[in-house]
Amino acid sequence: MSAPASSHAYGIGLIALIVGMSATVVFYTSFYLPESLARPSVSDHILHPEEEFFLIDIVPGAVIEGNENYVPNKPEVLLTINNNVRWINNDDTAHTVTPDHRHADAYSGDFGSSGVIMPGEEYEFLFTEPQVVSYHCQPHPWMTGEITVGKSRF
Ligand SMILES: [Cu+2]
Repeated sequence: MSAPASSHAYGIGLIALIVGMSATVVFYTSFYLPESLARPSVSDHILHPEEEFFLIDIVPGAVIEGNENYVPNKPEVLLTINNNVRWINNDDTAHTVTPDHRHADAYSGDFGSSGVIMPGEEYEFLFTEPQVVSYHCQPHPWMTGEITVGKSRF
């Protein structure tokens, strides 16, 4: 009676193999592929620039129309040098960093603070490709700024 037992085991083994292969294919097409397509490979020097961050100050009194607000207001940062940008709210009013038009970085995704940046809080964004982004403060649309991300010259 060893023949039926081994053919039974063979059948189970075959089914397990098919299930395993199907699972692999499903995983590859549903999870691995979209993930690898969505996240381009980015140079390590861009992911970890020389400077920990580039600071843009939302200065005290920024809420008042006519005052300085985002300082520096139209800086250029360079990939691999200071492309990780941090906005800090030093005003006593909540502000936002909101792109004028919906804007995304291929690696980091949508640009813009989610909700408001409370006084003393920060918003940080890693730019990984050359781009120019105009932004404003949603509650105070007279507050505007622009950031240019350029390629390092080196
Ligand atoms: Cu504001």
